Amino acid sequence: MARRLTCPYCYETFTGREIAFRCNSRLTRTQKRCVRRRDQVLADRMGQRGEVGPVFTADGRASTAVCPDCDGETTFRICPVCHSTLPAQFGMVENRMIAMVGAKASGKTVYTTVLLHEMMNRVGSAFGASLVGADDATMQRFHADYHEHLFRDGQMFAGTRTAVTNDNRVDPLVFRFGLRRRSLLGERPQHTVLSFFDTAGEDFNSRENMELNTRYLANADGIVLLLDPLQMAGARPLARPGTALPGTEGVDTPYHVVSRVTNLLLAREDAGRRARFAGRRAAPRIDTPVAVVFTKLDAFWHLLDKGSPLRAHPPSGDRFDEEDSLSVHEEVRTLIKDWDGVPIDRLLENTYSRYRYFGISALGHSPTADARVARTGIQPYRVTDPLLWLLGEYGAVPRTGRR
Ligand SMILES: Nc1nc2c(ncn2[C@@H]2O[C@H](COP(=O)(O)OP(=O)(O)OP(=O)(O)O)[C@@H](O)[C@H]2O)c(=O)[nH]1
Ligand SMILES: [Mg+2]
Ligand SMILES: [Zn+2]
Ligand SMILES: [Zn+2]
Repeated sequence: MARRLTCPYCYETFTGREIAFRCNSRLTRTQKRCVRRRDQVLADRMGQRGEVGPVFTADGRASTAVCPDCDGETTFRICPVCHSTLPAQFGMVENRMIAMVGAKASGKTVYTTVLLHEMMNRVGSAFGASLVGADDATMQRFHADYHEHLFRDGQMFAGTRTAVTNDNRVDPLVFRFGLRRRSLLGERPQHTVLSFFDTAGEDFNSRENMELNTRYLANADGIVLLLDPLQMAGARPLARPGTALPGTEGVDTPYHVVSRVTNLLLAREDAGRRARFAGRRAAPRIDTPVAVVFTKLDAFWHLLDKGSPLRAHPPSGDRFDEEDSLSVHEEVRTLIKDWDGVPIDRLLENTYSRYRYFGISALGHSPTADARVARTGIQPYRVTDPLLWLLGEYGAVPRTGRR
């Protein structure tokens, strides 16, 4: 069976051969030109209503095809399901879908923004890595709606729009992650397409809303599960005085969020397993790697021992430090016992074959009472650990230390 590829924009799957093409609508040598029109599929599925060249099918494993109407050659390869233009070399380079999930106000949008900022700047340069938007829409949206809003204007975000009011879709941000890898043949760049989707918290609060996200979650290669200790009954009273506590009305506890995500993934695994081994039943395990990230750690630093790995920045260098990451993992496990997190730990341990705990602070400080970045500025803390761990799991960044 041909390997199935996943579209980084709609998360539907298809084979390389099924990739379609879009005519570039230029005047050709035979003096023909295809007319640009609205593409109804692109409008319905992606909300893009501009005029574009017509779609045609050809063997999508090739990087170019000739339009049957105008004889022009095109390099625009598109997703056969949503008609989005696929990133350069799609199907030839690794493609990793990363889902960012968590309850309302757990910090997903702030985290996504700071994480990508750090990958593009400080950490990116330490790793010799680059991260660039794979398409114009991603570049514009990331710049205007995320980056400038937080880093230039110093403002917190309004709640992310639920998929229900967005024609039942989420709009992922798609990036190309490049890393120079040394090999026997010298240095060569290695590219990975990364697709991030930042969900609205309420889409995880009810079963119906969550179903919208099923395809995105089930087809993700990695899940970043954000849990806010300030939403845990055992941790709220421990937060540093003055920390803005999120409301709890109508917001799921972190344990409920973990359970919902788990049930959804298990339903998928179970269906696949039944198809593969009819009759035999084994306790299902989820093998999607899950980074379980506790956010807003700045509210808890005052409680940690001086020697805690959660008080230090990760060691610098051009590799993901496995040993440091494992000591953070154990430290978080100890911490969440005090936060009533034992059921979370048990659930993860029993159902996931690959999960790791992380503790981060995207801002480094509680924001001000009027929802602005504190006067000290944004001081990110351990934000790239979860992504680097996932990339390490895929073999896309080198690691160091014991495994
Ligand atoms: N103390 C502290 N507070 C944070 C941090 N990051 C986010 N917050 C607070 O959490 C609030 C919610 O953050 P968002 O990133 O908008 O949350 P979200 O998960 O995207 O929320 P929805 O889009 O509604 O699901 C922010 O407005 C801040 O008040 C952090 O690193 N430290
Ligand atoms: Mg949000
Ligand atoms: Zn044409
Ligand atoms: Zn698609």
